[in-house]
Amino acid sequence: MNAMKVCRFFAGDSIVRVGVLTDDVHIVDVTAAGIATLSQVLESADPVGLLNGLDRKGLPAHRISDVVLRPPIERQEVWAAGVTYLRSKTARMEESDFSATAYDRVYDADRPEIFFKALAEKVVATGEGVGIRRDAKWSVPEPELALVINSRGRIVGCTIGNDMSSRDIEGENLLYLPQAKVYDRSCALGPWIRLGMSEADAREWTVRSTIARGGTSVFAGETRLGNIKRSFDELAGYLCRSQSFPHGAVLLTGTGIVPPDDFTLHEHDVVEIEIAPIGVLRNSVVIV
Ligand code: DO4
Ligand code: MG
Repeated sequence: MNAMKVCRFFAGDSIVRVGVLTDDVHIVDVTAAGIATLSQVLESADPVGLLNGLDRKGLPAHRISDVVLRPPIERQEVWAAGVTYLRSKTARMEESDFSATAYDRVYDADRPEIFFKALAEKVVATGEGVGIRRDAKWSVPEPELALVINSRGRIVGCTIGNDMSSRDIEGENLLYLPQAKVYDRSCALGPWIRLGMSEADAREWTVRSTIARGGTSVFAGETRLGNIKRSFDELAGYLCRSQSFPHGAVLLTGTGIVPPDDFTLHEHDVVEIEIAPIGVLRNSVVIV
């Protein structure tokens, strides 16, 4: 198998286990085969080969519906690229007269916008609540492909990310970006990491997002990852310039799905982000 999905999960006790998905229904627990952390896999010279080489007979298997998935991240810092899609640039130019030229310029500049998003321990998993700030009036999800980068700066896999954002705070003044982007439960990742993807393959993939309120759909949007203006290597290369990540990093690649300007998230809304070759990241909204 060239592509493989790996996750972290609880199976009835407090031990975080590492699992390999064998199909859409089952997870094999590879902790018992000596793979106690995802980092062991991500740091290996050949992550897919390492997992393919395990003798899985005799290892515990679980139905995905019987386990509790944890975020597929351990000690990595989470960073995010911005204004990588034309759609993101135009949305942000409309949101703020004050900062419009900054978005316009960064879209065309050699150097991308890259900002710090979250520490690993602050990331939420699929099934957990994502946050909207109680002092924000205009909150949206940002559905994004997330690149998983090891300590050598190599992109070894990808997952789905939600870069939750307070658009009124960001739009008021660019210097408020960290407050618009970084707060409790502002980043969701998961449900698992897909190893062994190529950028050429991923650029053919579609990101789909829906938001449901009281069981009714209130927003649906989609974009192709091929619409990202910059290459994945370019984004990862800028992140790793003059900066080392001893535990690796996760880099969100920007959003190309923007709900209409009169839309804001409410408490209890359910946000789903699907990238079919990876999976579905699903979170309900809580006020923080
Ligand atoms: O500059 C604002 C943030 C942009 C962003 O997060 C995105 O385009 O996804
Ligand atoms: Mg974003």
